[in-house]
Order: sequence, then C-alpha cells, then structure tokens
Amino acid sequence: IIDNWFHERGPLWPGQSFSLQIKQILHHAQSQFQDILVFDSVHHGKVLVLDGVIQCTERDEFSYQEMMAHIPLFAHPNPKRVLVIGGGDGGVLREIARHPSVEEICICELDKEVIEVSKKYLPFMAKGFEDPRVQVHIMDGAKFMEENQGSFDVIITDSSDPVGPASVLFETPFYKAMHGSLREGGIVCTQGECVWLHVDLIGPLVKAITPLFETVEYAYCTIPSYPSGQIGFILARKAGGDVRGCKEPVREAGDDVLKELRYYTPEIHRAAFVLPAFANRAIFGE
Ligand code: AAT
Repeated sequence: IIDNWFHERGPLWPGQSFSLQIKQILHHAQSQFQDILVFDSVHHGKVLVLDGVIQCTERDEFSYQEMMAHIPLFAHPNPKRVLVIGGGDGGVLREIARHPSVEEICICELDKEVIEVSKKYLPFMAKGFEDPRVQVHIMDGAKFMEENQGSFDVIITDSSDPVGPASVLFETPFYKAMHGSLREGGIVCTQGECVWLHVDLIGPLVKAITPLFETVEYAYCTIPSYPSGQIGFILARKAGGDVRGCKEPVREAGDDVLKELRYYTPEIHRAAFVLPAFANRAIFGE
C-alpha cells in the first residue's frame, strides 16, 4: 500500500502489477494461515485480499463465481451433492444455491477467519452461507479429500494461487482424491490460473491428470481484477456417465435464473472452451 493505492505484486506475475485506489481500509489482520485485508475501493467496491493477492472485488466477482459454479453444474444432468474446496467468501455457494436439484452443499475452507470477515464486510457474497443446504467444514482441503471419500456429483475448487496454503490443491494427489470422491460421470472444476501467465503450470497439471479422468478440458472468463484480466478453469469428468465432457450445457437454465445472472449464458458456456491457438498448443499439445 503506497499513497492509498493497493499494488498487487507477486511471484506468479513477475514484473507486472494491478493497482486499485483505496477509499478506506475496513480490516487488516494476520490469521493463523494468511494476511487478510479488506478495503473499500474508489471504483471497484469492496475488495478481499489474501497474502497480498486480490481474491475478489465487488465489481467483477460475479464473472469468476458464476462461471466456476454454472459450467460444471449445467454440464451435469442432475447434480445433487456438491462440494466446494476453498471459497470462504461464499460467492460460489451463492451461485450453487440457484440450482434446485442440489440437495447438499459441503464447503471445506482452510481459514475460518476468511468466512467471518466475509460475513461482516462482504455480505453480497457471504449470503451464500445462509442457504440451509450448506454444511461448513474448517480444514485443509487436501486433508478433507483424503478423509472424506464421499460421493459427490460436482467438486468445485475455488482456491487461491499455488503459493502458500493452496499449493497442495495444484498437485496430482489432490486430483486423485477428488476423482475417488466423485460419483460416476461426476465433474471437477478447479481454479485454473491464467493462459497469459501460467501455461507452464496448467499444461503439466492437465497432462498429469488426463489418465485419471474420462475428459479434461479448459475454459476461461475475463475478469479485470485478476492478473492479466483473465482466469481459467480445469474441467475434468469421471468416466461412467455422459462422456461428452463439459463443453455443452445439458440442462436448460430457466429464464428466472438467467435474468439473475450477469456473466453466464448458455452461449458463453460453450464459448469459454474456445482457446487461442497458443494456449491450446501449450495446454493440450494440439
Ligand atoms: N471466491 C474467491 C476466490 C478465491 S478464494 C480462495 C480461498 O481458498 C480462500 O478463502 C483461502 O482461505 C482458501 N484456501 C487456500 N488454501 C486452502 C486449502 N489448502 N484448503 C482449503 N481452502 C484453502 C480464489 C482467488 C484466486 C486468485 C487468483 N489470482
């Protein structure tokens, strides 16, 4: 923070920095796991920052949270049990809750202080916790996966970047454990970083998990407040059900749901999987 500007600097985007002008700092404290900062910005509303990295801004969070939830959920014919790893702000829960077929939403967040701070300062996202189907577990997501080989239809990993406590969530054993916890035809959707910055991370990860799953695909959305303005998702489907992957929505989103959404449409669901040539080559070797 310099002269009331927050600068996002980090080893995963060397030599570049996105900056936001601060109106007021609302909370700044160290939790057991990370540094938690919430500020009100001049043009992006409230902002949540963990260890110096922007997790969401009020202005554009809907892009990431809607795509992360609705791509896997609309690619699944009848999702009933959904698990979220990370996502302590509640935004992804808010989106999952729009699906009436879902009976149970488990969330495993490492840091209970992220949840508490979000409930206090970011109620537009934390309202996701109010849904009666939500059950909260506070522990490391990789450990939770090892201990709870449940039977989920969809697992969404809304995790921070692979520096610090989330690095285990970018490793093959975690994907093996998620695979083991899926029902037949179940879908995993994970925070897949950015093609402009991280193909060297995404490519090897996709390659490592390809033998485990029936299909492994990559989609992305635009979001101005994440590094390089874009973030992607790895979508992996377990064998047994639909073998077409996740590119096509298989259920109709009702008009009542679509009118509430600000980014997701069935058209953008399909379009999100169309990658620029360099990214396709680097991730899939095509
Ligand atoms: N929806 C907001 C976007 C996020 S939040 C990432 C969450 O993952 C945080 O609440 C963090 O506490 C949690 N987390 C980190 N490590 C673990 C872990 N090992 N187990 C469970 N939860 C964890 C992501 C923003 C992406 C930023 C892109 N630059």
